[in-house]
Amino acid sequence: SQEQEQRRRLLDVASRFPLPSGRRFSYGTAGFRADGATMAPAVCRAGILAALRSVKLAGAAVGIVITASHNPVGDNGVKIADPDGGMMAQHWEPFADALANAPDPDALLQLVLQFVKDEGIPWGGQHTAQVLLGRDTRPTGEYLLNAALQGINAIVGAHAIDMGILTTPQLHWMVRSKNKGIKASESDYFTQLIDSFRLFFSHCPAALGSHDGELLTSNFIRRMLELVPKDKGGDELAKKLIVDGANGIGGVKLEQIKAELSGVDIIVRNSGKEGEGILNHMCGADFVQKERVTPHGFSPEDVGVRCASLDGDADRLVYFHMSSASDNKVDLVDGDKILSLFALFIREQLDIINNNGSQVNKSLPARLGIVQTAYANGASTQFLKNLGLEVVFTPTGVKYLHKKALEYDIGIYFEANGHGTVVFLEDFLSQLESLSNELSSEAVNGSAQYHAAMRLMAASQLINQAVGDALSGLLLVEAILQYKRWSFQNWCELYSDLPSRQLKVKVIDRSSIVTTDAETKVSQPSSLQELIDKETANYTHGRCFVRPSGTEDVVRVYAEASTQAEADSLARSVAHHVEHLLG
Ligand code: G16
Repeated sequence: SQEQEQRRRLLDVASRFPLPSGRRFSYGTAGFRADGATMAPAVCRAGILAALRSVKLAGAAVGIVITASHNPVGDNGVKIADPDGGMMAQHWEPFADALANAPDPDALLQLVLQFVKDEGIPWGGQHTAQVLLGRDTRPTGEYLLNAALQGINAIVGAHAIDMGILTTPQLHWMVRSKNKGIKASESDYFTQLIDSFRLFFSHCPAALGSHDGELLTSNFIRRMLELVPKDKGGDELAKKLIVDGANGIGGVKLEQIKAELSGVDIIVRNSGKEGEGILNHMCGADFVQKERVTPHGFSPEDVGVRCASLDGDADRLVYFHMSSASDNKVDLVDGDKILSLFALFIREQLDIINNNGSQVNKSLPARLGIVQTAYANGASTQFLKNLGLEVVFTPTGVKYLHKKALEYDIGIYFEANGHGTVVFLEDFLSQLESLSNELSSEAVNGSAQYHAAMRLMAASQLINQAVGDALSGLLLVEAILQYKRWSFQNWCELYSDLPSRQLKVKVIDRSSIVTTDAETKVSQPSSLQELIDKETANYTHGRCFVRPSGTEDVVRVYAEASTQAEADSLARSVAHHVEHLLG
């Protein structure tokens, strides 16, 4: 019978990928991650899991990406995307853990049988499932993709579709699109980026033949601009942009579309081509954000040019500027500042739509929410709050931020590491669309209100609604900078970051640290928080927290203070306590 066939297949696949004794996997911040050569059992089981998830959701497409993102080239991992393109629902994570750690085929079968019963998943009958797969450029990628395929095929009725070598956000976008009945190939993804980028520009003052910035500048934003230092010359409206592709997949994809992006001249370094360098090694968004130095492949000739850096699977984005030819230090624009730019832009468009005193008396009420984590620089949070914006905090991990952002009409979320996006509620988007339609027919030559609505529409199509996406984020940044006629310097000086330091500490068992209050406080071991508080009290503007990483076997320490030396010293002394207590 089909029931027997199902059992047979599960026992069979589990015996093909046995779990080495003593090996434990844990579903962390972004799925399973470890040395790529050891990942096959976990990846195969993630295949089983993804197929079951699709069966549970009546055959909706689910996604699997084989990647270890910003981690070293030898690592690999697996992330699972839900039908809406977001991360897999968190209440399935304990099952993901249990499945990955099932010690033998029988134990695995029993786990699955119990789980399908508890979750009411159709079993052994007529059902379908589809799983889209993608992988990044890691050498273990193909091998692990094969393990995932075998896991998927172990579920009767499941259909796997290999979408090829992709950025993580591309795969998330494809899953979301497929379930919405929208065309979901890579070329559809590119078309959406290119078309919405063009649409945005066609509603900018320059394209409209108006060089009167004031025309589209609301009172609110005029007040804001007074806070922004005047441009220092530099690269105002410069089209040249150098992108560090981390020797990963993002640079490859950018090369494919850059010729069609008029308005910006993109040069890709660390593009992943043979001989250019190693994935994420001395390059990429994580390296630039943590080390604050230029990535490999940049030279003094690049001083003053606007630069951006992607991570290995192109779901993170930061910007930077080389400050001088004499050292390799950079002025960094991290996720917090990208978030601030997006928030300013969106707030400005809403303001133009709602308060510009236009004859066209139409409004668009919107709840705008900002989501950050404890890693957000304190200066960014203060800046956003000063704008009167609602700022909320979640633990680290896009899965938490994204969910929170969906509570608003427009939710903007970013981690300081450059991982984030803007999500628009469907209801809000249909209101925006009908408003744009009304305005386009009523206004003579298009009112300021109409163009603001169209820019917002274009932004909603440009920015990936499924997950943080470095390519779509980069294009939205470029569009907004050009629209605002802002140089890198204008952007960088929106506010000054408080000096900060991040350290990693190796401990015996990182899970012995338990945190609370969006990771800002340690609840266990209980003495640790007291020690952190005591150290922090010694510094002006001191702030410090520790948390176990969900992607590496370390405890992370973050400290902020009014000088770099103080931030360093606070981080060091707290790291010392962590080592002492848990090392
Ligand atoms: C993943 C998550 C991010 C998180 C990062 C670091 O990023 O998607 O949300 O900020 O890990 O997590 P942790 O501090 O727990 O190691 P990526 O780019 O590696 O997928």
